[in-house]
Parts: sequence; structure tokens; C-alpha cells
Amino acid sequence: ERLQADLYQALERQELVLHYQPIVDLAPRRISGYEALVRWEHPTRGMVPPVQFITLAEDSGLIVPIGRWILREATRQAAAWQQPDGRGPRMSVNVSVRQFQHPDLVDDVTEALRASGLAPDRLTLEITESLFAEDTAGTTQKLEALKALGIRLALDDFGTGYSSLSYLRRFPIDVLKIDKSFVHGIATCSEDRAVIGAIVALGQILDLVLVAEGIETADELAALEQLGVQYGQGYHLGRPGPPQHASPAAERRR
Ligand code: G
Ligand code: G
Ligand code: MN
Ligand code: NA
Repeated sequence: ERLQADLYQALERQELVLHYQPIVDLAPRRISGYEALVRWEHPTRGMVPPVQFITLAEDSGLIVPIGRWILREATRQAAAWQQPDGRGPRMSVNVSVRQFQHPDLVDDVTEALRASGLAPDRLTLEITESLFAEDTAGTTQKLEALKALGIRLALDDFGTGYSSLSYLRRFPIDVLKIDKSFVHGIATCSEDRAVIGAIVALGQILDLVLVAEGIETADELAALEQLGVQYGQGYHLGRPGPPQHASPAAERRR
């Protein structure tokens, strides 16, 4: 298809951009970090959302050079946002299944950290549960290698896929991102509320950081805080935007 041919050129034509959405520490209402979300500014089609081209990139293998660029750019931006005292926002980067499975991933992350100078503990990689359905020995080994770099690992869209408690214990996961489908039901549906309550208990037992995704209303936020979820993300707290919109300096001006 035409779009696939265009994607080959998108990288070198610098049509890919990263937007950043804040992840908020709820009790102090402070930005803890940002999630990098890729966008393609197509010359004639306008903004192409990632759901339309990430699959295309995975099928063509282009996800590897594209993913490498995303890691480079997100770590460069995060490094630029660090303060002189060494404190600064975290950066979360999504890694798709094919990118995770590629033999270059650990080298690519190492190189992005080296080139940017970003402290490894500022970087979080977001992976999905679908990884656990595959080669578990290879998956474990790679997760351990990534952890050895000093970065954090987050399980994205938690609760929607193939998750089991034994995986959470076996794999070196630091963060659970509670899927937005549970968050949307929280104000009205007692089952969704109970599920999130159970995830909070699980997080305490397994010492995991919890981030609720897709918070769109003040009611959802209040319910999540009441349940003891520490971090949140969503349109109610901040939309994804270009770096100048997301920067910590812009935040202080608000
Ligand atoms: O940003 P948006 O909500 O439209 O993202 C849609 C989907 O695309 C989500 O599943 C998200 O994880 C994925 N996505 C967004 N940015 C990236 C990226 O940089 N790399 C990968 N692999 N997936 C991304
Ligand atoms: O799969 P992943 O969780 O990485 O994708 C996050 C996606 O959710 C991005 O496409 C982002 O634009 C989108 N998103 C962020 N905040 C909200 C929100 O409050 N509501 C909804 N519906 N989507 C959101
Ligand atoms: Mn994500
Ligand atoms: Na998610």
C-alpha cells in the first residue's frame, strides 16, 4: 500500500514527531514524568495516528529503525529536561512486541542512554502482556538484561491481556499501568472499582508502582485516589502534546 511506501521515507524526511503526556504523582499533584507517544505528520494526509502505522511498521520490520529513533529522541528530550541538581522528569517509551524481540533492542537502549547522558533510572520501557504468551525463556533473559542497565519496566494496558500472577513474580516488572477500560467504569461500575481495588492490593504485595491510565474526569480521579492509586495519566490531567507544550518549564508557568 501507498502508506507503507511513505513510511519508508518518513524517518529520513523527519516526519515522525514525539508528543509527551504527563504522568502525575496524584497526592502532591506533581508531574512525575512523561510518556512519549509517536505521531506521523504525513505531508498530505495530516497527522496519522500510531494505531494506523505501528502495525504497518511491525509487519515491514520498519519498527526497528523507527523504534531506535524514538528511543534516541525521547532520551534526548528527557535529558534536556533534567535540572542542574540532577532531578527531573522520568520518561516512558512504548516498545512493541517485534521491537522487543529484535536482537538489537538492548544495544539500542544502551546507546540511547549513552548518547543522551540520561540517568538510566529516569527511563521506563512500557511493554505489553502479549510478550508473555511467547518464548518465556527468551523474554525473561531480555527483561533481565534491560533491568541490568538500571532502567524501569512497566506493564502497559494491564488487565486486558494474558496476565497471571506467576508472571508478575517471575518477570522483573516495576510498574503496572492499569488499563483505561477499568478506569472508565470506576465512577459507575462496582465491579471495575473492585478490580482496581484488587490491583492496588496486588501492587502492595508485589511492591509494584501503579499508574492509572485514561483518567478523563474529576470523578474518576477522586475514585482512584480513594482506592490508593498513586500515579495517574489521562486527558483530565494533561493531553499528549509537543515538547514545548509538555516541558517542565511550561508546567511551572501554568
Ligand atoms: O498515542 P495514541 O494513544 O494514539 O497511541 C495509540 C497506540 O500506539 C498505543 O497502543 C500506544 O502504545 C502506541 N504507541 C504510541 N507511541 C508509540 C511508540 O512510540 N512506539 C510504539 N511501539 N507504540 C506506540
Ligand atoms: O497503549 P498505550 O497505553 O501506550 O496508549 C496510550 C494511548 O491512550 C495513547 O494513544 C494516548 O493518546 C491515549 N490516551 C491518553 N490519555 C487518554 C485518555 O484520558 N482517554 C483516552 N481515551 N485515551 C487516552
Ligand atoms: Mn503506553
Ligand atoms: Na496503556
